[in-house]
Amino acid sequence: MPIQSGVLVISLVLMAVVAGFFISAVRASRKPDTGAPREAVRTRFIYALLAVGVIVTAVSLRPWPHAISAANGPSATVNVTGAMWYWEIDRETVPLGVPVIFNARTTDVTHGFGVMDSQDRLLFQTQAMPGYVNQVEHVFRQPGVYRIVCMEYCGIAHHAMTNEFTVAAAN
Ligand SMILES: [Cu+2]
Repeated sequence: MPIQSGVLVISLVLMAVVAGFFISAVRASRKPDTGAPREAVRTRFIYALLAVGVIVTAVSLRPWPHAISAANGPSATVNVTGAMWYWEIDRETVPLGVPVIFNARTTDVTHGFGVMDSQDRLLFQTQAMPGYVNQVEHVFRQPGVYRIVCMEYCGIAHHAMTNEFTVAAAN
């Protein structure tokens, strides 16, 4: 299942759970309050919910921000530098099927380093910010020509700020 549909299904299920709580809360509010024992159950339930929330958040946020995992195994590094209004790239060919680490820099203003596949779908992006080197890692699964675009409006020729590189099997 593609990750987006997975996320959609999970979101819908969780929304249904939340809706269920609202419905039961509205129903409960119609009954007369029976007093202290209910209160204790409610308090325990809230703390349990809080604990589950903290655990789920901690576990699910572990892989972020994007870990640079290329330290073990073959990888490639590409340096890209944005400037008004072009992208400079230090290699024309990037290997297929291995982690490729892009170091995004800028010499002037903030640019958005975005990479599009041959069908003009955005694969990944990061900002190129003055004074920083932003890293983004990607494993290319399809050989071909990929296009670099600018994702952050940066002036009159922003739209023309493109470049290309080729992904091919490493020899
Ligand atoms: Cu730009």
